Amino acid sequence: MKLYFVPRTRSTRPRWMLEELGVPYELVRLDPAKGETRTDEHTTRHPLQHVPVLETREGSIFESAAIVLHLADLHPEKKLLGAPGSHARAQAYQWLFFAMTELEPPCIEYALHLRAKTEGSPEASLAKDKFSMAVRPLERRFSANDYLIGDEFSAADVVVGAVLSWANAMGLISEAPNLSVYVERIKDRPAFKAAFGD
Ligand SMILES: N[C@@H](CCC(=O)N[C@@H](CS)C(=O)NCC(=O)O)C(=O)O
Repeated sequence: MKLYFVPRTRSTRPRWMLEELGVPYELVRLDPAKGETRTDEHTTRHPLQHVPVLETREGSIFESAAIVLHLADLHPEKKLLGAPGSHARAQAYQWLFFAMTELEPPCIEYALHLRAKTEGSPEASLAKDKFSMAVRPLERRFSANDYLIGDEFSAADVVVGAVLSWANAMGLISEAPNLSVYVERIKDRPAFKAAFGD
């Protein structure tokens, strides 16, 4: 199994998952600055020339959240995802879609403002407000629970946790005390450290 990877990108999500699973994998580092994500070979793996891509014996797939779910499915014995049809599985779908459609877009928007040094603009404040609204259910969840689903770490924590740790690095969760504790909890995991270590 190969993971096409660029440090400090969304490819840390499947890498974190692989580390949590503790299964062997080959990490293929690509350097966008050298054009390595824009080769014909990589374009056949990912039509938008992005990472991550996971390559298995059966073929390759892209989209970080889909890869995380698939990895959990490949290793049911590790119990990082509920059984198909279970409520735990439904909750995992809920939080993964929530991370990708509600949490991540305002983060991306705010990150672009930071890069353009327009973080004081009304548009940047709007992105911040959208993010603050979206994290409310999570702030409530973590007032009584350590993880997203039940009492155990799961695949949902990988995707939601990765988005929240990014938001935290941009100063977006400073007013959400339970989220801050959650982010510290997940950053303390050896698998997180391995995935985000470079
Ligand atoms: N929705 C996709 C987004 C993938 C994406 O935008 N990846 C970025 C890095 S975070 C990328 O590969 N950008 C092009 C590059 O680095 O050359 C996912 O979650 O996998």
